Amino acid sequence: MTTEPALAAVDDDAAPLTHHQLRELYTLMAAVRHLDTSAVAWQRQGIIPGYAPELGQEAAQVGSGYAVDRTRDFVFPTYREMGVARAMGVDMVGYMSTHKATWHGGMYNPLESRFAPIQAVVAGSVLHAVGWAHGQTLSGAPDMGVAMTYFGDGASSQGDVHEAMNFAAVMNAPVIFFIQNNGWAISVPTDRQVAGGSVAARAAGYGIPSLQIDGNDVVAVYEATRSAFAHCRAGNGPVVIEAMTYRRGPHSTADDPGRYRTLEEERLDAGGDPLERFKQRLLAEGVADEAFFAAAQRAAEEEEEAIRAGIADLGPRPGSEMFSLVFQEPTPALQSQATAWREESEHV
Ligand SMILES: Cc1ncc(C[n+]2csc(CCOP(=O)(O)OP(=O)(O)O)c2C)c(N)n1
Ligand SMILES: [Mg+2]
Repeated sequence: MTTEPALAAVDDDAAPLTHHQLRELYTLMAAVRHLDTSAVAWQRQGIIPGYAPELGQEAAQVGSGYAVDRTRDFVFPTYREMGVARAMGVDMVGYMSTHKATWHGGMYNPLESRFAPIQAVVAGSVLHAVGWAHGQTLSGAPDMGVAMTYFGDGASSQGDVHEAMNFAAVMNAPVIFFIQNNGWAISVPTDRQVAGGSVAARAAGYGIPSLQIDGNDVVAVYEATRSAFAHCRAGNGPVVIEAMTYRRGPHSTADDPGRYRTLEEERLDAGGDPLERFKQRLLAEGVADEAFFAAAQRAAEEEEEAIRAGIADLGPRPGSEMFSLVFQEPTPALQSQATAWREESEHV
């Protein structure tokens, strides 16, 4: 017989979110919603070649990103975590430059922002996070940082995730496995690839405590993530959080969801919109009024205009830079490719 591992109760005295913080969460979600839907339009206008929207996942992303301590933690995202980046204060022109394919993994500074380069290899970020977290343990630093890795329901079927969870549990690594279960891995629904009922259920097999939460409730997401950070920071090892949400739009700007789900299914399965739901709660609790929501929308629009102008202004980087920063010490194969490229493009 096994018992479910429990999250250590180290966060009991954490204060509830203040009204100011609740309004800040809404402002962030509104900014993310507007930037996200605008980025799809940018792609249609030829400003960026491609984008992976996160429509409907704003609560999961902003709520979790808001719990990060940017002085010591480190986040390892996939290709869909624009909302986490925004909540963590990453420079958004730098972040969006990734989708313009301007330079290696975007032009923001990962070390300063504590947000690793965008990862398109499904489950790749999970391995990096566990490695970084184990490094924290080995460093013996008194103010240990915690890694948080994002991945999807689809990624959870990759062998890498299982190896990462096993290693993290054996090594007691301070890492949060944050799954956004958005119901889909491109055209494959969760029930056709996640065995065992849920991703969170798998954690028990590794002795890792898990939380399956309403990923469309920003406060629930924040509180769960904050508890997970406290658990890891106190030396109790990894935590799995599965935030249940829904991908309301296409997988990417290259995808047509009409090929595998109807609009009617989409509408019914998506449930309530996390942004509207949070707005109604703030109104009902007297935390914010209509003037506040209008101002948040105006701020989001101004922010998007500035980011769009910044992206449009980004010129190309020198082609030779594609060979730099690939390895600490370039391999002979890379050096010969760089030489061949220079001869062909610069006729030297
Ligand atoms: C190793 C690897 N295999 C396959 C792909 C192609 N691919 C890109 S996204 C994706 C689905 C991922 O689904 P999920 O993990 O649920 O994340 P979501 O896109 O829903 O956020 C696949 C199969 C890839 N990028 N990397
Ligand atoms: Mg998914």
